[in-house]
Order: sequence, then C-alpha cells, then structure tokens
Amino acid sequence: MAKIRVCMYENVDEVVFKSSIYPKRLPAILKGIAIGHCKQKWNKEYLKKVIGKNEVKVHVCKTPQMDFIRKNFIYKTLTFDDFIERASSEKHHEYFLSEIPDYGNWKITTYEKYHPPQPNIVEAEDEKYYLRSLGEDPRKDVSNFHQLFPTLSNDLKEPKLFDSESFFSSVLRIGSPGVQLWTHYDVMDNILIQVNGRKRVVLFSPKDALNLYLVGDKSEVIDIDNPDYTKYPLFKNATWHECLLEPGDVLFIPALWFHNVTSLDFGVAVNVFWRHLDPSAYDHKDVYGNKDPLAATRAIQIADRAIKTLHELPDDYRDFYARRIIGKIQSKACSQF
Ligand SMILES: O=C(O)CCC(=O)C(=O)O
Repeated sequence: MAKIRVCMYENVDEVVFKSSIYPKRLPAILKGIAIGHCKQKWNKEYLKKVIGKNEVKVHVCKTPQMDFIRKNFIYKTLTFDDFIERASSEKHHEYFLSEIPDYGNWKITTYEKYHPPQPNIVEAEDEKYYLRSLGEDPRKDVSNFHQLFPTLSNDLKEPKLFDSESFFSSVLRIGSPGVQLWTHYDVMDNILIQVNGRKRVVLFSPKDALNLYLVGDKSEVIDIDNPDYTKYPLFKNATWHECLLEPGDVLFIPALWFHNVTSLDFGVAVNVFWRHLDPSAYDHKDVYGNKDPLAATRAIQIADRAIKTLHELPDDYRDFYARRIIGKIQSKACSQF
C-alpha cells in the first residue's frame, strides 16, 4: 500500500491559495494562518463557561472507531458543559452504554426462554463522545457556527480563502481522544481548522473509489489500520495521503476526497464548506454538504434501472451485457482507469 505525505504550505494568503494550491485539487496543510484567539482561549473551562447549559446532540460510542454504516453509536442530547466534561475525560463514572451480549445465532428453546444466558455486562466507562454541530432545524438548516455559537464567534477568524458568496456551512467539531470518524467524502470543498488537539487524517483520492468498498458516501472499511483483506482485498491498492494536524493548522480537503479522521487528543475544530460548482448543480435539500450533485444522483438512478433491466436476461447474457456497459462507462466517462 502506497503512502504519501500531504503537502504543507507556510503563511498562505488568498492569492497564493487560489493561484497555486487550490487548482491542484489535492489536500494541503496550511500552516501559520491567523485564526484568531480561539487557539489560546478554547480550553475546556472556557468552553464550559461560555456555552454552559445550551443543549447539543452528540454521538456516543462504545468504541473509538465510529461506524455509520453499522451504526455502532447512539445520539444523546446533553448540555454543552456536560458534553465538554465527558469528551475531555478518558474514564466516566456515569455512562450511557454498556456491553450488549452477542448471542449470535442463539435459538430460543422453551427452557432457554425461562433461563436466558446471563449477559456479561461490561460497563462502558470509556465510551467516546463526538459533536458535529447541526443547524437550528437539523432537517432543513445547515450548521452556521457563528449563528449557533455567538459567544465563541469573535474568537475564530475564518481564513479568507474562497469567495464569500460560495459559503455553504461552518461546523463545530469536538471529540474525545481516540475517536475515529469513518472514511467518507463530501461533495463540497472544505477547510478543516484544527483549533486545538492533534488529529491524524488519512485521505484517499476520488480515483480510489473502487478500492474503498463504498456504501453511498462512506467506506465499509472501518479499521483502516488493520483491514480485513479477505473481505476487502482491493483496499491494498488504495494510496494513503496522510498527515498530522496540529493546533492552528488548516487542512484543505477538496470535494470528493475521502477522509478518515482520528483525534489524538481532546480537540476542537471548525470546518467550513463552500460550493465550487454552480449552485444549481447541488441538491438544495442537502444540509450536510454530502448529498451527491443532482446529475450524479440521476446517473446513479439510471444505473440502478439498467441493473434491474439486465436481470430480465438469462445469467450468461446478463453477465455479457453488464461487461459491455462497464466497458462503455470506462471508455466514455472515466478520464483514467
Ligand atoms: O475533524 C473531524 O472530526 C472530521 C472532519 C470532517 O469530516 C470534515 O471536515 O469533513
């Protein structure tokens, strides 16, 4: 498996970013950008004090590796100060999750119905917490950090790297040490401003899409460091673009680049999405920046119909015409295979 270090740039301004970094469509770490006083101010006590009892909806997970496909986490609404206390501590006295016994294919006989196996309850004193801020009405509104958290707003100076009319959303992200967010892509360009705490970010090019076993915008390969190669043999072919984000760093994540993010410490970040396609190309119901552009959704629906139609044929004909269609897509719609 090939590994590449993400390029780093020092003291970049809007002109340099737009002329020589952005057009490459590669991830980039921007160091030394002025992001305001948040880096000095946003410690645990300050965050608890300024946001206090406002409620936030957070992910709570038994294991550090969060898996959106198999949903190994629950959502809980907590007061912000409680969330910060929990996310910044390794062990918890009060927790939401406990080990659920895995009975596998256990079949209930009449005897067992009245004598069920005793669950071996291991309480989750190290459960993990993760906040991704949501809009006022999460089904309709995008997250706008400055509107949602006015008492923090002045502390953060967003780097001016794109035209303000392209702004889509800004998202506050806070997580426990160790939390690993599943590999996924977003359809908009993005800067991840790491205010404090360190993160390891592994990115994969859009050209690696077929090596990542996608379910929608997410990869099925959750444990990227110890993948099950019998299940995911093509993952070996994916090229890792890896970097360590330190407090104050800004990571440019171009649209469609997959990213897998591990918090090495309790950390606070804000990411800003902006549109780089014409606004009419996007799904106007998208509040997360991850709904496929309208034309892509239509093409996927047509492909689903084509697959269904192929199933009207006997197996050997279905296989033959499926290969012809793949060939056509490869030669006419992929720039390089
Ligand atoms: O930093 C994180 O926790 C996740 C970042 C992310 O997924 C994003 O910026 O799109």
